[in-house]
Amino acid sequence: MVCVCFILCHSDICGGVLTGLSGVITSPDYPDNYPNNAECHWLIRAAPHTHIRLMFTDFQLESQECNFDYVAVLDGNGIEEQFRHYCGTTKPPDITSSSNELHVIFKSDFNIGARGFKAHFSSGECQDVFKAVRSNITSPRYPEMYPNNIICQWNIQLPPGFRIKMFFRDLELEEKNSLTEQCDYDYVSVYDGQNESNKLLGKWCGTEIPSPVMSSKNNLLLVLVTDRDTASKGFSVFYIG
Ligand SMILES: [Ca+2]
Ligand SMILES: [Ca+2]
Repeated sequence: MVCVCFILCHSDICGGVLTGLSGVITSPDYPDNYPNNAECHWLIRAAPHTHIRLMFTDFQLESQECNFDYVAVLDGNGIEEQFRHYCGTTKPPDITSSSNELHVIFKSDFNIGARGFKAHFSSGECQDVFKAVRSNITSPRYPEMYPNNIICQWNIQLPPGFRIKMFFRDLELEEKNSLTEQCDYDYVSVYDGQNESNKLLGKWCGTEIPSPVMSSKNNLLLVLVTDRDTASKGFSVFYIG
């Protein structure tokens, strides 16, 4: 790539090909303001026949008119309608790819920056959306050791009127931090709705099987977060609507 610079040249490295089960994407210099004239292309690639979920957790771009700075998300199958531009402070919705590839593009123009964005993705066995009235969910590679450094999300979305009861059949995660007595390393958590802004119903680690949890409505979110070392067998849960 040839870069022509007149006054200041930004050598920010951004973009790339991401193939992990989960990961994070941020604008250059995040959480400081992104540079002008930035252009980043990420290609997220999951295992064949699996999908990718992309969730923005922070989003602050220049203006509500997307012809200045924007984030664009292109589904891997190239369907034109799936190519959306996002800007300003309107956080993009959670996006699930229709194929095993998702392109994310960030562009800024010649002036006026902002904090930028942070998004995380999960793919393959690290994410799913369940619409069946009952099913099992297990951590990636269960009953083998789960990977380090992952954030996985599983959504259960049943028709209105349903509530969801979830039972833990097995739980083996890294133990609590002995200093804080909290699940600071690896944990599984459950939210009463579609995303983490909903009420937290529980957060667990170690090997003590939690009591069943019950949603108040027809959606439940199960999240697994692991840190950089020490893994274990993971979990197996069963839910019924
Ligand atoms: Ca700008
Ligand atoms: Ca760990």
